[in-house]
Amino acid sequence: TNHRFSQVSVFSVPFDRGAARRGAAQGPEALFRAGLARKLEALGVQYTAERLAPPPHAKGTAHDGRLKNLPEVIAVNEALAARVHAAAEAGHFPLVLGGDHSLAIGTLAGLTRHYRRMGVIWVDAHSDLNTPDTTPSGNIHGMSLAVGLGKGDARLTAISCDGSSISPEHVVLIGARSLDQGERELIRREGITCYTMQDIDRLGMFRVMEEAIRIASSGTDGVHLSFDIDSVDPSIAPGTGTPVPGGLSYREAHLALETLHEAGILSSAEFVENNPLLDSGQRTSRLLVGLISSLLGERIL
Ligand code: HAR
Ligand code: MN
Ligand code: MN
Ligand code: MN
Repeated sequence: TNHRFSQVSVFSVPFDRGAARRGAAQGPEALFRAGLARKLEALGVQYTAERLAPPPHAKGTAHDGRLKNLPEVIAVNEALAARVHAAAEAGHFPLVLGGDHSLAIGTLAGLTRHYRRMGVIWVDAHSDLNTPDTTPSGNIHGMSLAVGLGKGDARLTAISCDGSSISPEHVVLIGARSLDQGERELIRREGITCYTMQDIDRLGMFRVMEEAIRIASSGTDGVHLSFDIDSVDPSIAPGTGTPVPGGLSYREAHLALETLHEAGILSSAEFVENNPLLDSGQRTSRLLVGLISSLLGERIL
């Protein structure tokens, strides 16, 4: 996906306590069962694969309903940040497989320890811009982009302590169709670019991607793709915890990743919220293997 990386470092993260529903922890192994390794080999991608240990279950800690499972979320993201930073440092392309979207906290923290100015392309039905003050659920996967921007609970923003936070002008949301009021206000206040499903309907995915690539890559030294599978329409990606109707079509999703491959701007990526317990057979996992292949250079002709 980018010529300057000698290899891909795949990190499987079996973690779902940032979400309300269990099952995304089994997402990474479902991708390997659906043929991810074979696909990477067929594409000639040089890669290493590592599975992070699930964090120990924190017992006896006071439960905070606005930050559910906070100790586990901190533990897994600290470990992930260290691994992602080491991979970036070695000149590799980190590819994180989740797991729920709270993992973006650790991915972004690791990346901002290495890159000084990060662009972020966030493909999601949601914007994950809640803070403990605005969250309707207390689920931390709905807060991870806010944390990446330095907003929210100090114990989460501290994970990127020795790194910089990300500037809103280099963040692009794509596929949004379920935003909370506090998130809408934050998007407007911070000037974050948001291509909603309505924008994609009107402009077409190719135009949207051209704009997103320009915004995320101009004046930055690294660009991360955070891809939440609930961006895709639930009729073709049913295996996810918070499905929202009216999502990306099969071709829109592939085109987004094909365009990113061709642009060669990305320095890392993550694919999250794949929940095999909610899938119909291997439908969503197979779709994801195809999407990852498009990102890594599979072509039609
Ligand atoms: N915005 C809602 C909340 O904060 C729902 C978040 C849904 N979860 C995700 N994130 N899959 O993209 O709880
Ligand atoms: Mn998300
Ligand atoms: Mn570094
Ligand atoms: Mn989502």
